[in-house]
Amino acid sequence: MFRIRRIYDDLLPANLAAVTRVQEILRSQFPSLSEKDIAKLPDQLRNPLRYRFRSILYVAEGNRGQIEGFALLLQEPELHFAYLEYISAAEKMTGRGIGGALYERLRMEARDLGTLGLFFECLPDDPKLCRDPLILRQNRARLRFYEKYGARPIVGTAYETPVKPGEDNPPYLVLDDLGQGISLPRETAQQIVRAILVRKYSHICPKSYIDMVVDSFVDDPIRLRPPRYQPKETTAPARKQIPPDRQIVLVVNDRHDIHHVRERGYVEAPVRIDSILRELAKTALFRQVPVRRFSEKHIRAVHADDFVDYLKTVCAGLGEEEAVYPYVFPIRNATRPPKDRAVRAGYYGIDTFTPLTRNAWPAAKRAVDCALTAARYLLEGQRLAYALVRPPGHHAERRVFGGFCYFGNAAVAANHLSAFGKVAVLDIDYHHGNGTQDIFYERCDVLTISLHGHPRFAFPYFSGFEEEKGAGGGRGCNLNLPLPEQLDGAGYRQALIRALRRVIRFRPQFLVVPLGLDTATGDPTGTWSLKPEDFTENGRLIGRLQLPTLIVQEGGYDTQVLGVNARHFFTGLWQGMFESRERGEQEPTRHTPD
Ligand code: Q9C
Ligand code: ZN
Repeated sequence: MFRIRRIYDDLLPANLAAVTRVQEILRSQFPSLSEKDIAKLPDQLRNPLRYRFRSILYVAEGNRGQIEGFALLLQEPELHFAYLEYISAAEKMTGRGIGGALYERLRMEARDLGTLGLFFECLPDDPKLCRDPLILRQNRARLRFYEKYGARPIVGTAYETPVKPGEDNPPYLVLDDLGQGISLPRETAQQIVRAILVRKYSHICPKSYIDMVVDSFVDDPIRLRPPRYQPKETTAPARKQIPPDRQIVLVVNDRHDIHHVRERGYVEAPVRIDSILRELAKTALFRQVPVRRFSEKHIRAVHADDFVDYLKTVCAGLGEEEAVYPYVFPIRNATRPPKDRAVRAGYYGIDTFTPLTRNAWPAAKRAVDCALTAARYLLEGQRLAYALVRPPGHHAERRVFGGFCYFGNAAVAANHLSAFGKVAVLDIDYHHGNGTQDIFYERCDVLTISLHGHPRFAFPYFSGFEEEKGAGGGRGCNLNLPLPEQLDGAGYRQALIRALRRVIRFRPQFLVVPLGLDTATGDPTGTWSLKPEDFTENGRLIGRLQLPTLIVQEGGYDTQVLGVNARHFFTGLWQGMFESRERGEQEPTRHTPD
């Protein structure tokens, strides 16, 4: 089996390997291509604005990541057409449906991009133009294949005039209108043909040839050849279903419910997960995957050993019904940790409501595994992954638990990703992400941003102020946006846009979003009034960054609306990431990491 995956750049190891392999295939299957043209492929992907055409690369990938075929689609953003430059199975990989799967994906892409149609060259199936009977047979098979999609040669033009006089086998220009039933005016067709010829042939043919071919487009609208292989015209509309690489990978903590604090008012309850899952199931956006196990090393990379050891031993030593709550806080003498385990809770805890229990450890460990599993999918080229976890994590500092949190799920994942490129963490929980801030405070390879209720009235009360900007090498890489007690969606959006501008300026390779839905109207821990539509819009704005994005669940406690708001957020996020903007609307300025 193989899967079709879009390659956005050559920055991830998995993508670099794919691009390199595509270059190898180009070299072997298209011997007339110059080394210079092959070498510029990575730059075409990274810096689309440098070229008149935007390059879109798809690969067919086998189980072990081996490339079995690829296609390179060019999008012309001004004339609104797509041009299929290459589609090829790797050596000895033909006849396995790879070409068909790639082609269907390209049609979908071309349609999503709002193009008039997909143009490409195809060798002729007319014996007058192709003398070799063997090649003629191949050409016929190819044109028959494309005809199934309604793609047929444009007729009544001089396009098939050989560039070198007398040459055999000159290609047709084929048009697939993607089932849209568009009839193409002569003038538009002429502009498109000129753009194609200039790109393809300007190095081997004179301007007079291009002018001659362009002028030969006289029919208005242009005409396609009547179907030759199908009994009647069967125009397959571009398939409308979400392909796997555009799905949001969903990793749910399958052991979250062992962590159930029955204390009155403890709103961080198992039902939160059910509320969210029930609503996500109404969309087709998600693909749930199993949780992978990771070693404790990942946790110890961001949390102090003594802190991790303490949680582990205390939790393991408690009975099923027991709980340890911090009750004294030895803040005046941090060098003398109290001996007694229960007393020591106040040495590592920041509040009096987050308990240590027997199951807190295994549940929290599993939540970290979920965040890491989701992060791994980003490293494998997935664009969106969601760790739906509890307990939450963003209040857990390097050596502190509290605020319902034990380990910094998002921080562990962000740290893991940071080995592969810069990471921006954008915390949109109602409460300050003090844990993530603390963990990365002296680092500038991970930017931490938090939008939250001002600490003068909101938990955690002692951090989240504007003047906390990072320290040492991390100075300038922490941004707090404390916000007023009363805030609606529009007010929130203003701050979010500021945060997004900071992210863009940072040019990260990954985005991690600790997602709190406690910003919603009626949340028992918050004071704001965001509505479902606000979550859609916030998601859309974040998606438009078009960065590989890991979302990690944090707060949100009104289980009546929790799921609805999650569904709205992810719908917007998906649209922002994958839906092309209205024509005329500006592409975002793309910054590629150095
Ligand atoms: N019974 C997160 O959203 N509020 N934590 C005080 C006291 C605590 C929020 C409740 C808010 C903690 C992950
Ligand atoms: Zn919160």
